[in-house]
Amino acid sequence: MGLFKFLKEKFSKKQDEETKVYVEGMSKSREHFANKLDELSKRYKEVNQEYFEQLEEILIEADVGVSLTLRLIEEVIDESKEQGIKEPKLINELVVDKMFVGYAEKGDIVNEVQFVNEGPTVLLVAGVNGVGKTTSIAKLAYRYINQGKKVKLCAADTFRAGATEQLTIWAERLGCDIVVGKPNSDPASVAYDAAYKAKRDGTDLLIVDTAGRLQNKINLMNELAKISRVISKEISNAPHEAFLIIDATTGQNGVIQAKQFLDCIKLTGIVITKMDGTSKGGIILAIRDELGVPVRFIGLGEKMTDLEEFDLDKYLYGLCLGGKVDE
Ligand SMILES: Nc1nc2c(ncn2[C@@H]2O[C@H](COP(=O)(O)OP(=O)(O)O)[C@@H](O)[C@H]2O)c(=O)[nH]1
Ligand SMILES: [Mg+2]
Repeated sequence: MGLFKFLKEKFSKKQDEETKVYVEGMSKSREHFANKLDELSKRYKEVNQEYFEQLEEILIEADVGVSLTLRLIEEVIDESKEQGIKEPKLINELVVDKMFVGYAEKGDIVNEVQFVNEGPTVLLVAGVNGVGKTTSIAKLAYRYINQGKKVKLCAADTFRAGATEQLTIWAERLGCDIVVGKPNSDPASVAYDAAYKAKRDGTDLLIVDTAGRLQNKINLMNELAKISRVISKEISNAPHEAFLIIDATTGQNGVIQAKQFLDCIKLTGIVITKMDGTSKGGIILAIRDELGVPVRFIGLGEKMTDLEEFDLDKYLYGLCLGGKVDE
């Protein structure tokens, strides 16, 4: 059984609760992707060169990325020839199958922050301004507080006016500790202070918010490296996790940003925000393909609760099938 049918069966019976957030959150992406695939398949009796060209266009418009798109199309053409498949609907299903395999074969997918056995686990959070770093930190803090973890936040974005205040408001709402520095103080000194206090206080998870200036890559690189270095002086092997936050609405620009950050720090995961407001849902596939870094969580709104573990099945279901299961 192909993946397409598998997902349809897997989720059509127990749809609602399990897939609801993906189905609702990805409605814009689905409109631009699944509906277009559907329309395309209805215009042709049999696939031909022109069909594949149009398919290619749909994938690129969904921000699947050029290189992955070309590869997917090539694989689908090969397989359709080999197996004598000419029916447009089956070809489209083959595309979704290939998307799944392409993602999954890049390695295991873990979602939750991986806690160390002893001492505080440190999660560094990076990303350019406005992508949703601070909001995602609040969402992650909320998640782990609910799992019974002792969470501390560190406001190491001392550069942007208001950044510390914003994180402080979240900390108050969440009822968790926060370590802040003076305006324009050295982010690394705030991070050091936070690492020291996390160790002293028996914190389980220290989440470090960083500044997101990307105008000067060297500065950014130095700053992130310095933050990591000072933290590791207090807590061995820290930061244990480094998440890059990417705004899904920026499409391929997000992939370019991610490549720059990857040059600066060893990323262990990506959080894609604003999936609820974008039609560019294919970005998740492009990121995985071009960077290899797994998407750990996705943001589907502005509230503390609007964070979901990334689930490949549900994601593809939301992108391709959700809401159309009765067809
Ligand atoms: N719709 C939506 N908005 C989000 C999401 N995540 C963050 N935002 C909004 O994006 C804006 C910038 O977020 P912020 O956390 O301040 O970004 P930062 O500059 O990277 O720290 C705020 O208005 C957030 O409410 C999301 O998943 N969905
Ligand atoms: Mg911020």
